[in-house]
Amino acid sequence: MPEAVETQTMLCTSPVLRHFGNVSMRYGIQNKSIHSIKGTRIINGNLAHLGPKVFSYIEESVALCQPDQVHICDGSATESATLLKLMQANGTIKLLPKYENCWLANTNPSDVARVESRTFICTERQHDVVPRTLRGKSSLGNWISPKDYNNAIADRFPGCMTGRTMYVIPYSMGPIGSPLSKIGIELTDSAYVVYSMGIMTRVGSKVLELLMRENMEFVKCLHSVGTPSNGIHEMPSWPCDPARTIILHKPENNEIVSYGSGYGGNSLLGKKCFALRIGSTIAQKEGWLAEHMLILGITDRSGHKRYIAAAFPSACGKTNLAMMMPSLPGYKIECVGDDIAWMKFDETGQLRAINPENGFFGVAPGTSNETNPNAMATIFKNTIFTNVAATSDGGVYWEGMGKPPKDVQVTDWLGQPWDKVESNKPAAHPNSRFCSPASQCPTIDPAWESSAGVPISAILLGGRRPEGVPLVYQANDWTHGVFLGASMRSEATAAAEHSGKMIMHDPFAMRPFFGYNFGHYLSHWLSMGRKTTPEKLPKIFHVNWFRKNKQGKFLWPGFGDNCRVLDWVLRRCDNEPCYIESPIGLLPKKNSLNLEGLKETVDLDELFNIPKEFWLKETEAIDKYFTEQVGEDLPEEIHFELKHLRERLQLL
Ligand code: OXD
Ligand code: MN
Repeated sequence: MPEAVETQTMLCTSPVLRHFGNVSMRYGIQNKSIHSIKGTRIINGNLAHLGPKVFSYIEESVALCQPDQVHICDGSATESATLLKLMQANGTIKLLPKYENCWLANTNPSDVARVESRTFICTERQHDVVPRTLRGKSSLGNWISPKDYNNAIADRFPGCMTGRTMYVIPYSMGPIGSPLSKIGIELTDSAYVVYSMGIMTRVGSKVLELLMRENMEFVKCLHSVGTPSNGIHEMPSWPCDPARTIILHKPENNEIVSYGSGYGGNSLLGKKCFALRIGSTIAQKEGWLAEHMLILGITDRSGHKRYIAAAFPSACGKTNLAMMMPSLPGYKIECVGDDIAWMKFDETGQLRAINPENGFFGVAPGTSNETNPNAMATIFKNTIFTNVAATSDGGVYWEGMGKPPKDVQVTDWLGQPWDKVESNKPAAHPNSRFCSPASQCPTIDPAWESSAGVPISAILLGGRRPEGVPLVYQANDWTHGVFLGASMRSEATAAAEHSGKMIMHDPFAMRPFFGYNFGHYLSHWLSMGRKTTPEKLPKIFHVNWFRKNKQGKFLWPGFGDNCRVLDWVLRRCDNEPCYIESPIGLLPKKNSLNLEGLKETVDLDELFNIPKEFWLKETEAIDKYFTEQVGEDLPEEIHFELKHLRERLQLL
């Protein structure tokens, strides 16, 4: 197209255009085509459709990363097919012929999880990220100075995309155009990231149109899988640079920069990096909440539907709860989201939530027809599996999936033959994943893409607590609820670098995801409680499906029976007096939990017992945590909640 070439030449060489930065002039040529940027060829898409801010961002990043070519993603089926072919040719993915359009990726074994120790937030003042404590340094908030931030980029990014394609992914977190949604542009050199972002977010030309039309702000996300300093990729099918991996966030500029890892939690920048870390900082400024919460819709026997949001640390069964098949007859549970909620009070004072994601990036091990039949019905089409085991009949396998079919050989995630009896290591990596479109879930909620969001009646907080913590209790009020969130603890998970059986503090299940000072986050939550009337505030509950008896057996069956707990929660939302007071909060009154048709007998006394010794120790642990980790930034209200809890426990 001669005209296009002309336009491009003019843009790249005209000193006038360069001098003015050329917003309006570039706008003026928006219906023409631009086929190169900084001398780099655009192999898909048209830069003239991007708007000036996106244009400059790409221009700067091309100059820094020096890719061989640029591909602007349109989110089309043709584009997906091209990416799949490319990844197959590079050995990054293999077809799983047993299913429909399913693929298996195996990562470099050194690139299998989020790298929390290399994840940083950059601000001028450290205190905006890290709470100030008297003793030692708080480990809440990993701060990096602007100087070190710049140096980290300068050490890694110049020329990092040479020989590669830079993909430009325009994406929306949340339904495109919803007032609750936000837009991101991810620049990456990984086709795996592009394909996965196409599942996890809403990608494509519609987003660009919106950006251009409304001249909207967007979150800048730069990602490269990197190259080790010796230039050698151990595993060419999964390039990465684990020794220099770094994930940086700069809230002031709405900017994310990630280097060295292709693993989803570090590379699909819309998810934890944007929707939670940067999201929480935007939410604080704008007066809403960006939380690590699932959202589900529950319809009771009378047809009354409500929505609940729930925060659990990784590996507590969030996806299972979000997709639960209720065991109580007449109840229906529908899924809005399984990981992240963005919530805002509307003009009537009702808290409303959207799921900013478009897919599920779920942990595969433990997912089965028994634990989560709806996930099983979701994930065997249009899915990319990562680090699960493969079967000789073209399928996948993982621990807790049930038995592999007879006469089928299993190859573990490292590519070695695997045998259930003889191999003494897992077939699938404990943090192996499926990445599937949310729309495929048989119980996806009809309102899951509602642009106004769904009204939230209750907020659940929880953890994996083998001891001392009852099945459910209600916070006395919003402030007490915020205290419960601040005091959340859980057995450690496989999603992070370290795993083990320690009871870790994980306030609001956000410990790895705070974008700013946790003490200020608590103040923000407290201020949210003043945004509406007490009657309109969602009620807050703490749940624990994982309490065990002395013999180490779970006291509660969990899964579909958790709906019995949700039923009690809803009745409390209706102000039914089905509770008794206790030192830790409101417990179900005797016989108020609906146990109709429960298949096993449950020792309710043990399940709801509040051992004084245990709770006194718990308050000590919370106190120590608050002192050592939050220090002077702990809001006074939270301090008082702890004091009052201790006083109430003395009465036991
Ligand atoms: C996740 C996590 O991957 O919480 O969702 O770690
Ligand atoms: Mn999560």
